[in-house]
Amino acid sequence: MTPQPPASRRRLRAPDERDFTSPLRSPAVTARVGLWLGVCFLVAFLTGLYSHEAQSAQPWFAMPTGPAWLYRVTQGGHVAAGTAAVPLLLVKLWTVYPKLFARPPRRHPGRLALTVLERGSIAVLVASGIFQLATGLANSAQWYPWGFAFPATHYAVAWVATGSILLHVAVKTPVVRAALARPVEDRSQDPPGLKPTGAGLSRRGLLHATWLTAGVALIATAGGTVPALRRVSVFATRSGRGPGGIPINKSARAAGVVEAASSPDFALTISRGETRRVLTRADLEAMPQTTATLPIACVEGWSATGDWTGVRVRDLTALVGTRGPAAVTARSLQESGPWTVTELPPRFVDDPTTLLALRLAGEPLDLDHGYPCRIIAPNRPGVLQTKWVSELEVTT
Ligand SMILES: Nc1nc2c(c(=O)[nH]1)N[C@H]1C(S)=C(S)[C@@H](COP(=O)(O)O)O[C@H]1N2
Ligand SMILES: [Mo]
Repeated sequence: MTPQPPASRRRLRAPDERDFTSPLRSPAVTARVGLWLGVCFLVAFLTGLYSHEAQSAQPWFAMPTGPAWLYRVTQGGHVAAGTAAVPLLLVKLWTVYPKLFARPPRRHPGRLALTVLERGSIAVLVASGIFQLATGLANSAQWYPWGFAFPATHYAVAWVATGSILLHVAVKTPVVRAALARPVEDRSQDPPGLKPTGAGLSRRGLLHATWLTAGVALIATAGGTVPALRRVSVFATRSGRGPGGIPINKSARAAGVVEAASSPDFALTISRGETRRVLTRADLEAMPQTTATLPIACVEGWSATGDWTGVRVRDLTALVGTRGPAAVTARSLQESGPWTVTELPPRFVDDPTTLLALRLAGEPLDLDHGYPCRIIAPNRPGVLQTKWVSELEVTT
């Protein structure tokens, strides 16, 4: 044992950057992990923007109705990229956190100001990055241990995170370039004081372990969307179970609609200005039926395909004298909650696979899937596939 000085003489001091001597901390590792972390954040940002626009009543580009699986892929990709980013971010932070203990250049006001600015921007970068991954993961598990509105906050902080990443990339490009150009195990540029490379984990080993962990995180989530991965996807909270092979997001009981939705007095109202038609479920069943194979693709990342049968929404709007494409507002029996109303733009109403569905997989809809009738349309976020529909209003 090394003899220790008596406690009274041991000077307490803050750690210094040079106290951290692992040779695994190197720009060679940080740059490689950072590159993939950047790719994950870019994918999450772009797919997130798409999702935000797809949910908006006035998207800034014309939302396409096809391919029907597009939203399923972008949103599955969004959640998968965010999940894979978790181990990458942890490793990256581990490789750089000793820099927190670098002594600021107190005697040079100019350099000190720059250091404060740089650390401030990194604080924003790290905080917003962790915030996005933590809130996104919690949302995909439908866990809301906070008081703010998730979609608006996650969207706003996405811009902060992306801005600070761009700034960071701009500042670090020369270092990253140099680091990527040298072999991972090259130690010629190491600062003095790092331990020699020993029998432990090598830099290459750390990188391989990191890729493996990110890959496992990805596969453990992707089963929410990729059927072949279901059995190994322990993180996929909803996959493939439920009536008609489709998971249930919010049950009729949780939505408070059991009584109204199972009542024999249920009737659907279709309106256009003063014109109004009221149809029972039997009336709807007597109309021409269409079957469409379409996915429910939830913003939480899971998705599942069903064979939906019901009446084309454009046939229903024709009943109140609508000619040509028109926008429709669909309202649910559910009285409160964020997803009780949806706007169907004219392009979606006109699509022959946009249905007011009465059946799933040949069976009458389960009460939890939206009985007596629900909206199902191609390439729409799950949140807009309104269940327990009681009103269709033609708005143009
Ligand atoms: N009225 C109503 N419709 C709703 C919801 C809701 O909470 N209320 N949830 C939506 C969400 S978030 C999704 S992903 C789908 C899920 O449909 P499912 O439960 O039939 O799978 O329904 C959508 N329709
Ligand atoms: Mo959803």
